[in-house]
Amino acid sequence: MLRKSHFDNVPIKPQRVYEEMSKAFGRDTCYVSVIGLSQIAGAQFLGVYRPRNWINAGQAGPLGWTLPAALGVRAADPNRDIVALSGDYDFQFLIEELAVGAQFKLPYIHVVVNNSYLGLIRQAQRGFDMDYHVQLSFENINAPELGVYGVDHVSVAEGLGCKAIRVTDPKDAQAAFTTARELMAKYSVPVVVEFILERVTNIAMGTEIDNIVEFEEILDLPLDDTPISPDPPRRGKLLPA
Ligand SMILES: Cc1ncc(C[n+]2csc(CCOP(=O)(O)OP(=O)(O)O)c2C)c(N)n1
Ligand SMILES: [Mg+2]
Repeated sequence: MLRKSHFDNVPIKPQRVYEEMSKAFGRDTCYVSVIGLSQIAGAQFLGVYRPRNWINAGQAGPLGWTLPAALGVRAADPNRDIVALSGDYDFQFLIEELAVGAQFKLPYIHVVVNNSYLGLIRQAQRGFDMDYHVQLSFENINAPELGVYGVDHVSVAEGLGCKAIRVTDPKDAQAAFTTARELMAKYSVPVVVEFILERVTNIAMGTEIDNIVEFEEILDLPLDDTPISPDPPRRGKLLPA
């Protein structure tokens, strides 16, 4: 079954980010990610076409792993297209490692999907009224343009010697990836592309492959509304509401 990804919402729905990533990055791209709604949704939506092109810490899920892992992949292979995918909290865990990327000239693209939440924990704990345990939101007095999204990742990344771009509207995604590639080629450092997401999105998951809870529409629509044209093409079934 195919999930809808072509949302125009601002703040951005994460499904749209993965659609834009699939559009921008080729079939040889190597993705690096660890854990969170970001990694779970990324695994569902991104096209991975070759062995060792989905570098993940599996069930261990140690937050913070994505950034040094991506640097490691780059150190091991100077030529591969590398795209890391982090939630805001995974990214903050070892954000200082960006300086290692600047120090040793280890360029890659780091997509940060910022919902200002421990999103996976929020989703797992919904129903227990414990929002304050899992949210990271605050008004940053130095970056009022961020609203309630708290940490100014662009400033921190630049402070650590890297380049960074913030995307707030999905129609700017492709231009941001193009600029990110140019910056990477010019400066040979990690380039962060941050997407400001809607704060609350529940991602499809379940205990068994035949027992998945869906929170958004399942598509039975023409293929041009799908994240990536499946190969061979197939259609999804429309579930009753
Ligand atoms: C070191 C460590 N501490 C805690 C956890 C538990 N944990 C798993 S996902 C998650 C929240 C991740 O938030 P974020 O990176 O922003 O991703 P999101 O789910 O919001 O996409 C937490 C706290 C963990 N996996 N590793
Ligand atoms: Mg988050």
